[in-house]
Amino acid sequence: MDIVLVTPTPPDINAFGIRIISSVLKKAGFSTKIIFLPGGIEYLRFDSKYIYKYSRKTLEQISDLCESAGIIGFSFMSQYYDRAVQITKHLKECFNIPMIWGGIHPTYRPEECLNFCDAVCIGEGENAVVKFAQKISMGIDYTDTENFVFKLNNGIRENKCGQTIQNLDEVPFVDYDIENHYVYEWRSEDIIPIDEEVMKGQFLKMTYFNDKHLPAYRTMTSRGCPHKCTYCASSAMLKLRRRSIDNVLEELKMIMKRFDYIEIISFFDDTFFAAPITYFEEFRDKYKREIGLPFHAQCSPTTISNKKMELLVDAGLFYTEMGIQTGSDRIRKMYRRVVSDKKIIDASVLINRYSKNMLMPDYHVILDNPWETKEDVLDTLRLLLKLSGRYKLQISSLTFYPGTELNEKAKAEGIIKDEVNEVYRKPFTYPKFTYLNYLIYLSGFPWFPRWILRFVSIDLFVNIFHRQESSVFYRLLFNITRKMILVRKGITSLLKGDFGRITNYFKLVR
Ligand code: B12
Repeated sequence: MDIVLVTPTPPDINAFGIRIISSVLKKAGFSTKIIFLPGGIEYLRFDSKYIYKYSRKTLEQISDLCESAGIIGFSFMSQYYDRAVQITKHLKECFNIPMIWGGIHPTYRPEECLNFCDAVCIGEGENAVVKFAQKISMGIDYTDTENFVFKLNNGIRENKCGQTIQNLDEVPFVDYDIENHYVYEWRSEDIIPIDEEVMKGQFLKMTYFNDKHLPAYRTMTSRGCPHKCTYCASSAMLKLRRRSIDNVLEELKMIMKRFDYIEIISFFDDTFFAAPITYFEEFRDKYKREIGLPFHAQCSPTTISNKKMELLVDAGLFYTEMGIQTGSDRIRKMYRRVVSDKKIIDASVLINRYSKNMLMPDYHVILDNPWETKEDVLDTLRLLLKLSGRYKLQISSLTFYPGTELNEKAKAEGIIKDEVNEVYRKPFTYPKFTYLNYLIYLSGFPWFPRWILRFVSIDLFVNIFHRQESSVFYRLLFNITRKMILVRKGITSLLKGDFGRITNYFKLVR
């Protein structure tokens, strides 16, 4: 029996979840097809809603690929809800076979999802999906399958969840067979088969030293996170577990043999730095010897240490990101990120210590928290101005993802009234157009003089210019600044002869 797996993804198609589901199904004797539908927030215009519609032609090409399917599976995050609904509705018109949804969004909103699909897989799906597929192929009742929720004539049936996987080394590697893998090419709106040449273009292009954009392979060495942040959907569900280093390296060697043009590894663990020093000692020795590629990984102010940095930089760490989120103590408590300003500043000092061997780090901040006062936002700006070294910022507008504590709180207080429009479709990378948000945005440009930002963030100016709500003026300023930055980047790339960066940009923006 053929099982077709469909996944809307951000621009790259690493999509660990669906590739692992495909691997376990193949191991159990089923044949699978994967349809990747890349296209992330890069398509967004300022303050537009994140509604993306596939053309009739694309939908028909997807249904053509599902002709031989016995089951169709979907995997997606909340941002891709509309796309999953649109495709599933179309497929339902064509076929009468079980359509199952899994992944982070369906896990937290099974009942809503059952308005469109036949079954929802909650949490880790490796064991559950195999049992489900076996029952379907044997023609026996499948509505008792663990981890699955069904909509039956007499109501919803929610089965209990089986144990989460304790030994991650038992999970087969992600499916990179390519054969029977398809990808959406958004310019032509065609679904094309992935061959070696197409695959080459699908890997994430990451900046390495000298501004070169090189193909990167993403993977995860763990599941779960030591932090339990109230805005994060992964914290609620996952206990931290780690793969053995040998298992991780075996995967990387398999990938490097298969795709010998990979030049960067990106560890996309929630918090890679959470592992103990002994893990990194072993990692450094083996990674250097057996892989030797430069790599990226995320840290946090409470998990970083000089020893870890020393080991990881020696192993090849060339770029890190760190969640700062806010400079307000009060809001940190609300986010359950118990850390002091000092600890965050010390972390930036540590990262800066290795700046000779590394790219400029990215720090993450969250804006637009409805419970924040002007003073809280000012605290964030002032903290950013105290950090050591040069850095860039990744700014998110606080989004109340399903399953998070803040989602519950926002609903209870009437802050979210329409979850589909206010959460799933929220353009989270565009904060409100306010005075303080604009200053925070500017602080993410290392070349922008800090003294100007310090001067314009004195109480007098903030009291005169800052309003809680967006204004047309700051919207214009944000827009003009963004355009200027783009032009600056374009000119720098031209001067360096890096035409790839420019064509990549035009590939992403229509
Ligand atoms: C890797 C990752 C990414 C990667 C790639 C994601 C991808 N789909 O390819 C990148 C960096 C691109 C990414 C981006 C974003 N991410 Co992200 N990301 C993660 C992360 C750290 C791991 C996800 C993962 O692959 N886990 C490992 C796999 C094995 O687990 P899994 O996907 O859950 O799959 C398992 C089960 O869900 C199930 N399953 C999954 N699919 C299916 C399908 C079927 C049919 C079945 C039966 C079962 C099943 O079985 C799988 C194996 O057990 C999670 C946090 C986390 N720990 O979950 C956040 C997370 C998924 N991301 C999140 C978000 C919000 C984003 C962004 C939208 C925004 C942001 N600020 O980061 C951006 C998107 C940007 C864009 N351009 O559009 C949120 C999603 C919340 C939500 N409700 O949607 C999460 C949970 C983190 C958080 N902040 O809460 N992300």
